[in-house]
Amino acid sequence: MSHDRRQFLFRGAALGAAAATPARLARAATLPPDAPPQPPGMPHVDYTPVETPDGAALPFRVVDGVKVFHLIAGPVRHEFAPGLQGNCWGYNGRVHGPTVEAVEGDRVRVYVTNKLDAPTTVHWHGLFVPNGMDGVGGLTQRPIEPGETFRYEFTLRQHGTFMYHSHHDEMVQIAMGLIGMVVVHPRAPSGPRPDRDFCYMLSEWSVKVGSERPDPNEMKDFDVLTLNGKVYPATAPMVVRTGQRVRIRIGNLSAMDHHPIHLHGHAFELVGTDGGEVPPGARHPETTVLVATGQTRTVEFVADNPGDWGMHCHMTHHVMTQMGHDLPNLVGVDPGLFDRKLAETVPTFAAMEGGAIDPDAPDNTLPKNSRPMLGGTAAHGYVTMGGMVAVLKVRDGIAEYGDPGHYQAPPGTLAGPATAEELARDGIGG
Ligand SMILES: [Cu+2]
Repeated sequence: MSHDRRQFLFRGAALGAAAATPARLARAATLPPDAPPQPPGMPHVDYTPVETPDGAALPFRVVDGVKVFHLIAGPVRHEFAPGLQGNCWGYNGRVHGPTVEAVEGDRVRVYVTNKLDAPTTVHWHGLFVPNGMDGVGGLTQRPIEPGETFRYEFTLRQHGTFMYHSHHDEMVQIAMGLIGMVVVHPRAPSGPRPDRDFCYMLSEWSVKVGSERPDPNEMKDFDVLTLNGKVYPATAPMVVRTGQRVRIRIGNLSAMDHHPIHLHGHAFELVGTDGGEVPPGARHPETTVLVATGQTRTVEFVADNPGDWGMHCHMTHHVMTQMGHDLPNLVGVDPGLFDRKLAETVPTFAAMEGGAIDPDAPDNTLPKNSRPMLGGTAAHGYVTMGGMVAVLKVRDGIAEYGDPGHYQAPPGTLAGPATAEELARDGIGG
């Protein structure tokens, strides 16, 4: 299939979319409920700061020994990828909210200002907080009305990977983007320190082609599947040096779906959940970790295999963007007939088939506010994945972590056409 043909079919499909418009593993809290906060001045605790690809850390200041944060809930104009924008809700101008990062034992105070037109709350998912700080609208507090600022304050008695999210009108507010990650580093780490520490929030949206407002009413047919609010190829790569110990924290606050996240080229161990650390004796190797909605999963591995390795949800419809699910089955259809019919209907397709449109030029055949279903161009052509995909780029001897470009496979290590000599040698018939 030619490059042009593939491009054409992808665009055709996009047009179709437009037309179809273990409890026992949990480690107990290491600090008692009444443990005093760290003393004023916050003694230095050395840790590897967490990186949120395409995201940010929430800044804080220390006031009398308390880490003070400020979250501002409000409307956010968010770019899922070039060409695809959403009128979402988020915190501090971001989708998703910035990552709250602290250390076990820290006293934290989080002010939450509501700049939405609707009441909201913030729930601290997985954290052991006093009941009145749990952020469940109606149950543990009254909602934060538009214009109000509430104070949440508690001592972090655990370490691990947690989340925060609205717990008021959840169906709407989580679907609109009011979610973020919480990373708490251990005060006294028990295992080897990671060289790199990444965190991702998994989310799913319904942004029908041509619309800009995510639809919270959608229950099944989500069409924008994101890692930290982005779809591939707009997701930033994780760039690591060969030999580094890498930790990846993954949280899932999708409305309705679980995501089996698969990493290529490596095996990892599950070292933690939002319930706590997995004891070393209970860890086992995996290449896919299922992150159910409402869960976090933390995995670790040594990046010992140079290359460009995909990390993606293994649900095949979650590695596409704005895919149409109401299409007839086109497998086996003569694409020539299909193309001719399409060209009769859509003049720009006829122009493209006639060579008047460069298939690599910015796509002017796509409907307003939409993305091609599938990814982008990489070292060896078109990547037939979009959506919930990021690339782990492992490189020897690098000193900094900017995007190193595409991996160049060493001679003899790249799949390619078999030669006649090879086929004859190994007795492979034509
Ligand atoms: Cu998925």
